[in-house]
Amino acid sequence: MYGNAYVDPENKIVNSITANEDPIKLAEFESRIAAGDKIEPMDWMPAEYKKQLVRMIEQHAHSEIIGALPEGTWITRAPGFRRKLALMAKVQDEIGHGQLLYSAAETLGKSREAMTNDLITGKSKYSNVFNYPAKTWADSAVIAWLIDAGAIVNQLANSKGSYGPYCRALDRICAEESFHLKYGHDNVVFLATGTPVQRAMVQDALNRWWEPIMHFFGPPDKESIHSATLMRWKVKMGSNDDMRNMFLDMYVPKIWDLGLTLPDENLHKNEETGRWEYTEPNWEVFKQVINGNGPCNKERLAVRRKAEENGRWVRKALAKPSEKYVTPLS
Ligand code: BYC
Repeated sequence: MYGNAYVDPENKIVNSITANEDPIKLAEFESRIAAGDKIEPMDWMPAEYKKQLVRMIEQHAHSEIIGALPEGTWITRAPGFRRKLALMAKVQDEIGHGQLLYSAAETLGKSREAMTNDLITGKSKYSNVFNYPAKTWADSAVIAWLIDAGAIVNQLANSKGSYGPYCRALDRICAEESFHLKYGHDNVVFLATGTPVQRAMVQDALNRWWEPIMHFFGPPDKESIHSATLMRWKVKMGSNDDMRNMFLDMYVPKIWDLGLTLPDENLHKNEETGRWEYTEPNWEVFKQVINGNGPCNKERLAVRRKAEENGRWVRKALAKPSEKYVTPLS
């Protein structure tokens, strides 16, 4: 199904990260992975497998929570009651996905408090795409269609991966995301086939979101740090470039069918290789954004920190229901 971008023929990478592991247990673990078994929380696993899973699942959970914010700003301004209801349901779903993923990460021993703390102090990453503003209603349509589409490409593949709790969470998430995608597509089609002003608005949103969407799948394979390990142990089931290519294959024709354009004159499918060719997005911008310097990073974390502060009394009350609490509303 996927390309072969990630191979470690002399086992150099895996030998260096598993040097301290019991070789017999490691061999058993790898033969289970090769056989397509699911690894469960109480099973033996190499320390690096656990560490990589915590990093990736936690980042994914944070992305769902922070990802609810740009679209969330449109709930009060959505055009019409039906769209407002649909957007509200979508945002609630995204928060629910965060909860599922935090639970999956907790099975590996990191507490939810520690994960939240790492998010609000800026130690943990979350997806680059959620550090941009949703300036118009068309931005929320593009997010719901194309970012959810990108997420499904990635998550559907990885739901066939090796770690049971993550795969089961992804199964559930993909089912819900496929509704989001339909909702987003409907919104984009409505605007693209609407008045000249609506059409210009959705074209403008697409122009602004295209580079972040290309970044969404991660750095090019040759620069990816973790892919070799994650693909060997079937946490990632396709490389970053494979996933990006699959997304382009599925969605560029649909975008062009609507008469919309993409801000890359070099974008085309090479029919001989079956791969899409494009101008490399600016990876320096990507690095800046994922390291805290995007247009909205500070604002997003400030909102999350405020929510954490406002909810402190609820957590205390749940832990010690008999005590009296001063709430922000009392
Ligand atoms: N954004 O070695 P690489 C949603 C980092 S939410 C930020 O290739 P890997 C939705 C990477 O972490 C769904 N950082 O990494 C929600 C690493 O840094 P560290 C979001 C990125 O892990 C609400 C460094 O770059 N999806 O759909 O092999 C509303 C080197 O990269 C990004 C997921 O979270 C990025 N885009 O591959 C609407 C999927 N890309 O950790 C929608 C789960 C890379 O060493 N995650 N970095 O400091 C994955 O599949 C993989 O982690 C990635 C990256 C493909 C993203």
